[in-house]
Amino acid sequence: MDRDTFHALARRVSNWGRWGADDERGTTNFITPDVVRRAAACVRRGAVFSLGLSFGVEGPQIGQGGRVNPLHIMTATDGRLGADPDGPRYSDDVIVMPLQCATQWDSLAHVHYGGKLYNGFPSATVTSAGAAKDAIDKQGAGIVSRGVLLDVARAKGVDRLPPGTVIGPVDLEAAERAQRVRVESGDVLLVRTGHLAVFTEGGDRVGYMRQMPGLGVACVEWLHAREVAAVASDTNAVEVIPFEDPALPLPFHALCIRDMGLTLGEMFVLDPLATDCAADGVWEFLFSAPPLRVTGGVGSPINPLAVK
Ligand code: UVW
Repeated sequence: MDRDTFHALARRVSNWGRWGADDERGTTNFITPDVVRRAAACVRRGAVFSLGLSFGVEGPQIGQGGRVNPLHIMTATDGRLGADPDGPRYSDDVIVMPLQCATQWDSLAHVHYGGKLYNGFPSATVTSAGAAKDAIDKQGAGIVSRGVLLDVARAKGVDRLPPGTVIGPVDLEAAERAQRVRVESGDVLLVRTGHLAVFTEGGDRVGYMRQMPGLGVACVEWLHAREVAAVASDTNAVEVIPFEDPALPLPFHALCIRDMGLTLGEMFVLDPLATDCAADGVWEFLFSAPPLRVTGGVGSPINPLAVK
C-alpha cells in the first residue's frame, strides 16, 4: 500500500473530534448505557469463562524488545505480626512485568505516527514519565459490553489458521453467517484464529510470537462501519504478521489505535469459550475486562471474562 492510499484510508476511518477535542477514550464511547443493558441480558446460564493467560515465568515472551515474562518475588512469607507464635501471619509479593507481556489491552498511546497520537495529541506527550494523553487509565470506566466471538478458524473448517493468513471482511462476514450473529455498535469483537495453541499446546514460544494469522488492513473500514468498541484476538498482534506490505509495519495498529481510537486486545484465551459457543450456538455474551488504572500506562494486563 503506498503512502497516499494509507493516508486516504486513515482519513476515512478517523474518529478525531467525534467525541470532542479532549476525548481520550475513542471507540469505547460506543458503549452506551443501552449497549451495557443489552450485554447484561446475554447472561442466561451463569457460565463464566476466563479469557486470560496466567502471569508468570511460564508466559509466552521470548525477550524480544525487552518484553520478558513476569518476575514474581515474595517479599514476605510466614511474616510474624506480634509476640504470639500462634497469632496471625502474612505473606506479601511483588511483580515486575512488562504491561505488554501476556493478555493485555493496548492503550491509545501505544502506537502513533506523523508526530500525533489518537485525537491529534502530540506524540511528545508520551515521555519516560508515561503517556500524558490517551493512557490506559483513561479507560477506567470499562471495558464492559456485549462480546461477540467470531471463530474464523472454525468457519474455515480448521483448528488453526496458518501464520501469515490474512483475515478480511469476507471472512468475518462468513463467520457471522455460519454462527448466526451480527457485530453491532458498541460490541467488543473477539476473533479466534486458533494460533494460541502453537504456544499453549505446542510449547513453541518463537512460533507463537514471531508470525501469526490476523486481521488485514481491509478490516479497518469494516470495524469502523460496524462501530466496534474494541477488538481482541488470540495472537500477539491481532493483525497479520508478516505484514501485508513489508514496507509498512503495523498498519492495522496504526490505523485502529491512532486514527480510529480503537483499543486492541492481545493474547486472549478463546478456545474454551469457542467450544462452548459451538455447543450451544450462542456466540454473544457479557464481556468485562477492566484495565488496571496504571497512571500514564500504554497498556494493561487483564483477565477478561465472558459470562453466558
Ligand atoms: C507492538 O509490537 C508495537 O505492538 P503489540 O504488542 O501491540 O503487537
